Amino acid sequence: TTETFPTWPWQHWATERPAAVAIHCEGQQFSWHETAKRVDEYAQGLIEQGLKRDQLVAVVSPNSLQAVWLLLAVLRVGARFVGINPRLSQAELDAQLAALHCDFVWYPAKSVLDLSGYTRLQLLPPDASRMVPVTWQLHRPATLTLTSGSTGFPKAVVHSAQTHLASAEGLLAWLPFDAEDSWLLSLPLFHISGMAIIWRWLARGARLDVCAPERLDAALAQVTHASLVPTQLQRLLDAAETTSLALKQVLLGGTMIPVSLTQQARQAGIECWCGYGMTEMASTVTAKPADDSSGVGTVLPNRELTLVDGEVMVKGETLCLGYYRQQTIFPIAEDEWFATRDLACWKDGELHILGRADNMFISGGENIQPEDIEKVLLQHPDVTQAVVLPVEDAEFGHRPLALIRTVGPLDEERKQQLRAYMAQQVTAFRRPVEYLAIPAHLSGSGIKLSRVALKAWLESER
Ligand code: 4YB
Repeated sequence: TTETFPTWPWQHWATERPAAVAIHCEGQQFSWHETAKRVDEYAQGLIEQGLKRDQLVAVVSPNSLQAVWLLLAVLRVGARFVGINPRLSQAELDAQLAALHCDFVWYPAKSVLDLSGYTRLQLLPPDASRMVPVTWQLHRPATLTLTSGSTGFPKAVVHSAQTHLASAEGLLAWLPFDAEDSWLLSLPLFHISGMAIIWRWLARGARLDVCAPERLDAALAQVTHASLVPTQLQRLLDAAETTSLALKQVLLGGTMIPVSLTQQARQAGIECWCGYGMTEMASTVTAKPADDSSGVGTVLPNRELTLVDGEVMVKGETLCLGYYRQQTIFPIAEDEWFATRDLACWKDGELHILGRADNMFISGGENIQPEDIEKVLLQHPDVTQAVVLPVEDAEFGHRPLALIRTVGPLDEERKQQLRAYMAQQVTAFRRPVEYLAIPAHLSGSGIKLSRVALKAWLESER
């Protein structure tokens, strides 16, 4: 499937459909011809600043047009791109950049971070026009994507154009996305869900819409496709007049997707797809059009999936080249199967995710899977986010505590209602012993809540 590109995808589309719009960003438009020309110019500009093939460029920025140009230009040079969350603390950022041994960084002019210890690249046209002396190579390491997992310190997952395109092609074999369509860059480039949007756009030669994160709601009105995490879709449905949206498909993923959410979206005229995926597999692995079941569908083309003792194991053409550590790419597994730590089962022909093995704890001799309890909490109309964590208990060893976000304030009356609701829904040992509001500063990068950070906060509070 991925041998269809004999050259850089933007070059391919510049030849095939030079005048078609490739990028749309807040009133500005670029055709494929202009896009290919700019990428070549910026790439030459980067070479003049000393960037060489196989070097690593960290882009510490929210989504922007510049970040997209940088990604494409870095690839064009044969160098490697790593996106970094600009909302990391200075200490986290320093630790990340040091661990990655980045050769260059780029950040927006208005960045408040101190990156003075690093060599800053500029996005500039070249002094003189020359050919960039690197050819298109599908298997060359192209991007690093950080993924935190459950242990805290992120792993840097290496993908090539080949693994990204295999991921894109497999998803698009099922999810209709044509050259006339536009996919909004609605999730961060530093997360695999944002990076995957780029490769679907390149695979189809469609249109990419780019906007600043704070203007997402307005931008959603002008596109046919978007990728969202459930809380983003919830916000959209609560806030926007959805009847005027041109949205054809919304791809959901990253965390448990409440059935009530996709039903509400359908009533508002938005068709959803449910996906299950991970950074190591270049995003989506299983998918389906949303229906009345909480499953995540079946395995997409170019991937393989099997359950071993209830744990999801994956491999295939979309599997990453490995993890990047000590300036070396370490293969992910001996036998090519990646053990996800996700627990799942097959029911009625589709995969159901039960939760992460690392999250499970024992209470009075009973296994508790926090996600089971979270699922029930999220079915309550007032609960928009829920994370259940174990707290130590003299009698039971551990008991569940719920950190939640609610539509109104979490006062005593609402807690009382929740206790009554949970008493009807789950057995006694699964009922949270306490309900606390998720502190605003721990809402994460907008992708998902960090259990590690929430746990640390909880321990500091108690
Ligand atoms: C899930 C889960 C699910 C992941 N139920 N747990 O393009 C996409 O596929 C996309 C579209 C919209 C939003 C997100 C995406 C993603 O890529 C998500 C990929 C992702 O979250 N990668 S990750 O490395 O950050 O985390 C992977 C883990 O996330 C998995 O191992 C699961 O534990 C969890 N997860 N989808 C329940 N539908």
